[in-house]
Amino acid sequence: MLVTLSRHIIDQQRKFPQTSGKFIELLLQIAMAAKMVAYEVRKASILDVLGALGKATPTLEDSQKLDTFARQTFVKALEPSGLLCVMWYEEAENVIHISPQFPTGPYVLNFDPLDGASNIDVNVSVGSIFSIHRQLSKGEKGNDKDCLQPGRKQVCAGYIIYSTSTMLVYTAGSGVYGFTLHPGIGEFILTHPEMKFPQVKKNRNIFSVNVGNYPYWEALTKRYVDAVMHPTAKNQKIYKYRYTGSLVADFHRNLLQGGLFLYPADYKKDPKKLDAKLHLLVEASPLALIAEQAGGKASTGSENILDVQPVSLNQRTPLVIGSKEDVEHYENFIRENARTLFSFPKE
Ligand code: P6P
Repeated sequence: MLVTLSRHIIDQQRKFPQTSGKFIELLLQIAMAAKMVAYEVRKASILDVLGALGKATPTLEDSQKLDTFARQTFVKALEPSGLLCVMWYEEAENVIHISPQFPTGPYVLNFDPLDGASNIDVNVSVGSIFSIHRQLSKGEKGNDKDCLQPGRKQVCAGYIIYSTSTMLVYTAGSGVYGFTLHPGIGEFILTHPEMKFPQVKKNRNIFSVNVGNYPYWEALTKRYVDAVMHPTAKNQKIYKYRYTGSLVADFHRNLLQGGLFLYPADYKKDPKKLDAKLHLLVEASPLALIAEQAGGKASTGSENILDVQPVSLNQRTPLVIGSKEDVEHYENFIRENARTLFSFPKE
């Protein structure tokens, strides 16, 4: 029997009648926005292809337009829902308050409308990422503190990947569910119930990192990547290397095939200051909840992402995420090598 997203939501509300899971109704609005973004992304791709053939005049500015289109589409779809008290999206200076003409509700939405948008002009998959919390503040109008909650407090998190097919993947704390958009009927169909990282194979799990950043990494990160890319010890695991530069695409592939995605802090922007690239609220936290619900793990390298208390909206974090065994292998390697690398020679 084809289970549509709407059917699934009804089933989930029946399964958990005691929870006030009204937030799950937000998924329907997110799904509607996703269908509209998917259509525009596909159109932009063909425009870009035509551009490459010199037949149209798309520019990089088009993918930025697409970023804006995606952001406006999600806001228009979700603001009137009557379920939100405040929203925030990546790079916004401040939180977005609900317009006075709409009712408000007890939930908070943080989202990245189009992650990896610059990949559109090379036809690489891109994604949208969302994170839903309960309101903490009193009164109808939410505020920054409502958005700045640790990942473990999320009531729902998920992403949409715009690729050969459009998929919506989410968790509400009771497993991870994947829906594929049926282009013929325009419905998201449940195709991946109870998604889990596959049991870790001895070898050939996937390893994703941008080795172009090697010159800017800390010594410990270099030592770890050297060990992974040039296994010597007999029990050192051999990985298959894949990296697309699009977080949702890299994460989704590793969720299906098993493996590790790494975006460590680096000195790229400033040789004197270690900096991270990925956003805690709208990249690391939502994917961390999905990873944990799928039997995996997400870490800063030393702390579980879900336990990090955000202090600013655009806060960035190092991210190590994927199969639990692979993440813990990284954490153990860094802990053990930190002792030797930074231990001073015995007197
Ligand atoms: P780099 C896209 O801009 C993004 O935020 C993530 O989707 C992706 O994982 C990362 O940046 C890629 O960064 O430095 O490897 O191009």
